[in-house]
Amino acid sequence: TRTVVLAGGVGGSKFTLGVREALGADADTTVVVNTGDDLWLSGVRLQPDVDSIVYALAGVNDTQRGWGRAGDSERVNEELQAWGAGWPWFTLGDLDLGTHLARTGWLRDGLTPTQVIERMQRRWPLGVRLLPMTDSEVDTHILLADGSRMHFQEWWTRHRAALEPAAFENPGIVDAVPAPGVVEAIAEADVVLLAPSNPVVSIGPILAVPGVREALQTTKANVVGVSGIIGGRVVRGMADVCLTAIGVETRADAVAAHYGARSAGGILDAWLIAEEDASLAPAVDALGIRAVVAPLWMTDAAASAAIVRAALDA
Ligand code: GDP
Ligand code: FO1
Ligand code: CA
Repeated sequence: TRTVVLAGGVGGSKFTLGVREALGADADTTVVVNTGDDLWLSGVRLQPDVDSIVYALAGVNDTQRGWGRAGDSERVNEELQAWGAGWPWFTLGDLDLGTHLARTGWLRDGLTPTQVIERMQRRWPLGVRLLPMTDSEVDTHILLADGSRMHFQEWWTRHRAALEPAAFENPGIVDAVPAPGVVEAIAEADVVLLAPSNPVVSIGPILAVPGVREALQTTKANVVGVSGIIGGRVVRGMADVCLTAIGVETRADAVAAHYGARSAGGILDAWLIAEEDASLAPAVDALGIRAVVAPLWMTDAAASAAIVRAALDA
């Protein structure tokens, strides 16, 4: 089975662990990851969602915090803070900085982000093929009600999404192209899975890369999404603030409506909703999207794998 997964960071990596567990590390699996979270800080390029997936699949991630390396230290970060460099609210771990330095060096040598990520997978075979959504820099900016704007990471980590966003923007994305292999993988897939990642700032940027939405609409594969909303609540993080800002209620059926049925110009054939949301199944079906009720808690790789199997059955 040729499988394509669209994924963000923490939710994306938990789901991808399940995909690898369910299909095996030798399966033909391509993971297209959001790069809308990326940023330049202290002269290095960060790709938080890429690194979340790489670290998780390599088994070196910090599962408590949800970002960075397990057992990392912060010596360099303390020195950066003493210089007043970087952001005082944003921690660059020592081991994590090794990744950022390697990546930035390779980018300066002329490698594309796709090639950099490929090189990362030489050190750590991940059991999936990891591709960025695009090689262009399309970092997310938050437009606030007062007309000011800031980088997504400042809004998310410094303000904890407490400032009301008027809009999410990815400057330059209309001119971006999908990374090599992304459209081809979707076109040739047997199934496309949307991880239960943040619909606005993780899946949203992937769909906004010109050509990706069209590829999803025209592929012969079934496109199956998994709800990140369980019982009307985001399991983790601040996706509810993002959804509210774009006028979508924090409910599994509302997110399904936001993605839309493929038969009606959207991107979904089927949508997995949690047992807690079983009563929403008719509303999802009414959209022209097949609702499948399943346990959606990704407590470990086995639980995530069970979700993946339910998605494949759909
Ligand atoms: P980020 O990039 O690190 O913010 O992570 P993602 O965008 O990939 O995923 C974040 C989303 O994952 C959250 O908004 C949650 O709704 C969802 N999520 C986290 N844990 C679970 C889980 O156990 N089950 C489900 N269904 N969704 C989850
Ligand atoms: N999130 C935080 O809340 N505080 C941090 O200091 C922080 C540092 C950090 C460093 C590297 C990295 O790849 C991710 C990091 N994150 C941090 C997570 C990140 O800001 C967001 O959670 C994601 O981008 C949202 O998907
Ligand atoms: Ca993210």
